[in-house]
Amino acid sequence: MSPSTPSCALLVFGSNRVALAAGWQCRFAGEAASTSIVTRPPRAEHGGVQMGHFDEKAYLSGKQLKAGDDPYRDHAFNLQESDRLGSERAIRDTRHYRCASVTFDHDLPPTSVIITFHNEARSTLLRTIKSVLLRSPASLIQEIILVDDFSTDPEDCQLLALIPKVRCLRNEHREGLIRSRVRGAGVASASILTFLDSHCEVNTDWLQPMLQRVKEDHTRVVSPIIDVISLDNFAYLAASADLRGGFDWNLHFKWEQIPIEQKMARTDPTQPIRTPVIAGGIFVMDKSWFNHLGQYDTHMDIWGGENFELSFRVWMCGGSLEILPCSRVGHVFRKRHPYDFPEGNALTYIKNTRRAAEVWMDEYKQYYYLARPSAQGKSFGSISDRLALRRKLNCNSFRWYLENVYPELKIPKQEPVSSMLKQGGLCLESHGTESLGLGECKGSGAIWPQSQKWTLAEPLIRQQDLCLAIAAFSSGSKVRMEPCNPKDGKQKWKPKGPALQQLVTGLCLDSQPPAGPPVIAQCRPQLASQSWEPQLLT
Ligand code: LR7
Ligand code: MN
Repeated sequence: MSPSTPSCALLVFGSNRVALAAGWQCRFAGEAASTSIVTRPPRAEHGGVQMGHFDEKAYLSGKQLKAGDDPYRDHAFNLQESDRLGSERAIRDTRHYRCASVTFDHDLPPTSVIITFHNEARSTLLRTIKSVLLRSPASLIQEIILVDDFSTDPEDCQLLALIPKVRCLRNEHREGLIRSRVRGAGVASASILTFLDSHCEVNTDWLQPMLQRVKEDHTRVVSPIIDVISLDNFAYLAASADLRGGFDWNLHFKWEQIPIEQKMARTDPTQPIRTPVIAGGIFVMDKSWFNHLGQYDTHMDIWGGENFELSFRVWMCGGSLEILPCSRVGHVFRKRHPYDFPEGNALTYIKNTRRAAEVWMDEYKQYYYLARPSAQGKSFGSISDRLALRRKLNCNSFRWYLENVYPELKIPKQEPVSSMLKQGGLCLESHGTESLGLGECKGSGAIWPQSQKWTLAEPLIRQQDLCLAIAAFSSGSKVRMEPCNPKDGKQKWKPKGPALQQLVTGLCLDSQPPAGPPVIAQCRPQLASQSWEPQLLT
């Protein structure tokens, strides 16, 4: 990812935290198209909403920040600010002005809105629900299904069910958002499903563009442009209309610019934008299509990866994914997860993305493992039911997806292969994290010790996250292991006959007989001490 590419990678590993990567601000930079019209108070717009026996005041005051408490502690956003806002605040209409004149069928189908949550703040959850009721034509909202994913207080959900059209399901165990959504979809009575996160605010006429597209073709899965609600002051900020969903081989979601040719061809700013993947939380999908395609992979836990699995499946099995610029929904983007992961954040993400890669990425999964070496060997459960689903649906290959949907995803240049680097009967091996030497070859068949297993991914020679590097740019310099950095000249190598040549110095890896420690010396590939016979692993 180049530094200038707008992106919104959602998580950073190692810290057990989710973070918006640097550059996420680009999402709303340069957004000049939207008007500055402020939506009138929604009540006036739609004549108010029936709240039934729901007592809003009691609901909100039942849980409030205590004086002196950190307002960010429980939800990773400023709760004090959210509580202060009220449930019906006006927000800016961030659409392109031409969206206001787009027309829709009079007989659009109604939808079931599904919102899963785990310990969501009452004020954000209520604002999500009320924005849906206030900014959607009443006839299009069949129901709002809340799935309480075993939050601490069952009343967070139960009390909301007093609002007409709102239903509440509560999980008896923590299930995670994937199984919770499947449960919600299972009881939905409308023919179209609309998924929302529990801290959103939908904008003017957000729903009609999405229902229209799905009504015209039930295999389309559509999402809005996702505006940003500031986690600090809850300002509603317009996101750029020139972005789509993409990813890197490590299966990190990112926002990226629409390819330039497509951008040039867009004469009408209200047109849909094809997207290789969706962010995951906010989308509309025909219910029978959702069921036909196998809902979700319910062996995925808590959070993460399900958006790739769904996106690959939709495209590869006959559907399409779109972002509709005339539909806008605000979402509170956070820098960390405010909830716990029973199995740990990193392991859960790896399990979920491994399942997506193993089922859908065919031979390209090797690039996922190359980008995320720590995923190797981690358990991910059985995928036989998902492989059977893929066969039954007769889906296209991942190669087809790359060629037809995401040709911009660059395939790493060199096919990476793992091998031994053998010299006579000895093998190049790493000692601890830094030094190197030659040792007796310890492998047999496909089983080799990690210390003797090398991946030749030009220009790097790597072992997990460490790479072969010279200590200095001069003859006789020692060779050691350093954290991989493909831009570091000290780490660049290429094969030269049986020898391995250091690209910057032009010198070759030499074991200084007998048996190291290895240095770089003038290339003489005919020397036994410079001959590294790669022995491939199967
Ligand atoms: O155990 C859990 N159970 C839940 O019900 C954990 C979470 N949840 C709920 C949670 O309360 C929220 O409503 O699931 C929803 C998503 O969780 P967030 O808000 O913590 O996730 P996110 O906004 O960081 O994550 C994005 O990626 C996720 C990957 O699994 C999901 O697909 C989210 O729905 C998705 N959110 C969006 O796409 C909104 C736009 C953000 C972007 C980009
Ligand atoms: Mn969210």
